[in-house]
Amino acid sequence: MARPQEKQKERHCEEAKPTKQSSNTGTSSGLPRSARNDGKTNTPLLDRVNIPADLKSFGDDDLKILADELRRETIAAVSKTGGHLGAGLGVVELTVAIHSVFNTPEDRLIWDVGHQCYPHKILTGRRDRIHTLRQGGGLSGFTKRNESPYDPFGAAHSSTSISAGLGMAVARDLSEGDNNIICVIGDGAMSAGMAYEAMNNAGAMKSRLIVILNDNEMSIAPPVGAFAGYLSRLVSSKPYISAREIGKRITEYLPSPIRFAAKRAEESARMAFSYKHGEAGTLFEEMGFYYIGPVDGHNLDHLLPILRNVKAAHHEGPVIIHAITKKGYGYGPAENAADKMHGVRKFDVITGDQVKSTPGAPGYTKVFAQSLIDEARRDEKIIGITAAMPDGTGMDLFANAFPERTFDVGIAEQHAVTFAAGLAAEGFKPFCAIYSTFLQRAYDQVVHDVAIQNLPVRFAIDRAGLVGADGQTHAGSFDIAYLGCLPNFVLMAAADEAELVNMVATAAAYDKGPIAFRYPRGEGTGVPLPERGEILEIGKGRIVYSTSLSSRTPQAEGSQDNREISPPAQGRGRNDIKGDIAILSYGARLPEALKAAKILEQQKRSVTVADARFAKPLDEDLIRSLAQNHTTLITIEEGAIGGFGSFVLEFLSRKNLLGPCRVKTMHLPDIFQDHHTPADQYEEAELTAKHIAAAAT
Ligand SMILES: Cc1ncc(C[n+]2csc(CCOP(=O)(O)OP(=O)(O)O)c2C)c(N)n1
Repeated sequence: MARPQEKQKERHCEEAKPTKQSSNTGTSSGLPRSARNDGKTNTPLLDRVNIPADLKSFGDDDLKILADELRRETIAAVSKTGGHLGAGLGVVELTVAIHSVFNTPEDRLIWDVGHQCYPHKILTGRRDRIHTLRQGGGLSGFTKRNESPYDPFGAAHSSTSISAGLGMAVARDLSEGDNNIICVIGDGAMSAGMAYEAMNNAGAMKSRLIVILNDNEMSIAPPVGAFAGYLSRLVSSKPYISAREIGKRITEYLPSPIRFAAKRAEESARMAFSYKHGEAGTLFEEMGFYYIGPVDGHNLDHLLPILRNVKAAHHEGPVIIHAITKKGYGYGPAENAADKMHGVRKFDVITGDQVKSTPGAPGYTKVFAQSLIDEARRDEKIIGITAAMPDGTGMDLFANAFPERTFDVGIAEQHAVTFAAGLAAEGFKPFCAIYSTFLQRAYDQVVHDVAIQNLPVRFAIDRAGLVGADGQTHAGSFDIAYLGCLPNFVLMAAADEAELVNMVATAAAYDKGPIAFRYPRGEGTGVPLPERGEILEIGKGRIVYSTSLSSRTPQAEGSQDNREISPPAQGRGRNDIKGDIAILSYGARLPEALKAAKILEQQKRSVTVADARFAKPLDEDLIRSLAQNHTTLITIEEGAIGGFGSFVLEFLSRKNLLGPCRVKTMHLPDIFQDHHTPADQYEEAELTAKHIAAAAT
């Protein structure tokens, strides 16, 4: 990618690296003890912990053993459920230290993103349900307010913790409370605008706030950007504060909170802890934070006294503790994996080998990446942009082919969109590949910087619709509604992976304004892929199936019909097609619509199935003819209320077509749906073939 990654090289200097000796677990790069014997966890100390208050009776040495047990428990749990692993392993010691020193839940502990919170869940009364992580009806994979009082703020989208924490700190001050607020934020999450906005605000205030920067020199992929380089230089130019030094200086300068509060002691303490005393401060100090670090985030001998003193000090204003950790720490397979086993399927604890998925149709993400590469070979103006999700969006593949034309901007969706707008303003063809859920963060940029100026930014909206185990926070539910109301936009949804190829080609060719195409998570339907994408006519859908055009004879009631539905009747007098039921699908519910047609035909109903392709502009001729030539028109989409179905209804009402034809809109239910498998979620959402057929009756 275009951004040089100096960080990796710099960060690997010996001084900055957590050393094996500093490990509390004795498992720093090998397999965890459990994996060395029978794979069962032997956890005598952890067995004594139901809630964090139970840790108060533990000595420091016990806490070290507890951390070891907690790590093994986390590995054992995730090996059975899949989920986020590397991030949680990297914060085991931090989790133990925070919960043993502070008094949660009165003291508020906010995990940024929340994907690292499994060890926290185990210590906060949820150990008995940890095997249900991310399963239907089970624990969420993120922090969630209604799951536990120990989760004071829900998360899953990054970089919200400092803002939320500052809000809680101010609420405490206004109500004359005395509790602590602790935010744990990763170096990756620090690349987002929100984190800076919050620091800018917090640094100018007197509210007591503790921020722990969990710096593991990783985002999902290696982090990018100048701030990552800054942290590298900060860490590599100074060794960790040593245990001896902490002890010496704490006794010397911080005998009591009272003295610590005194001005001179505060200055001294600052000198004891701060990385660059007497010189220009760190960026954090310049922004009004009291900086402590860098500290080895896996060493409880270092973490515990620092946290105890920060708690006792009652320091006015925000404090930042810069902890250096290793993602995947203490589990060899994770430490050695390129992605540090960030997100995993079920795996074998001994080997770290993940359960292989059965090879099926190519995934949408890959099809998108490959199509974009093909287009970019023919068009040198095409640019690929990702916001810290190179692997998830397929931009890593694009980067392999076109490193100079690929930009990973960090967890910075807002910037990604306006950056794309700038490129488009200069005649380039930026493809902004962002998950539906994360594009929400960049809404004003989409409106103000792209749509109003009618700039031809291409939005590749991955993970559209329900996404399964990541649940509510990651569902791609709203993009049809939130983009569909914007003038100038063209909106497309791919019914299958071949259509996605066509839509990439269409977006590459379309230069009149912003254009977006959405596609779901996971594998395609297995249809053959075209050699080259067809440029679709803007605002035109297609009839995919019609009983009246099918060569089939109506079947006897109850007979089995195993014949395939006839191939698309594209372009053949599509406005004359008549029948009982018309199903107009927008996006990847099309196969369900076709199955529903089969069910309905068994009930002797004639059915027309159309693929709208476009939600904006609507194919008005198609909709008019479906409404006029059928008794029932059903729209279906993988999106929230207010989307495609609403647009169709608006059109029909505007044109006085809402008369003889009954119209039913099928969309996601008006709730935030919990995690489950995508298939189960769609069942719960009542958007499967049988539900479509039922809607027709
Ligand atoms: C707004 C937003 N964009 C993208 C993501 C996807 N995402 C989840 S975790 C992550 C990396 C976070 O890195 P860091 O904060 O360093 O935590 P680590 O996983 O390294 O512990 C990203 C990009 C997200 N959660 N939120």
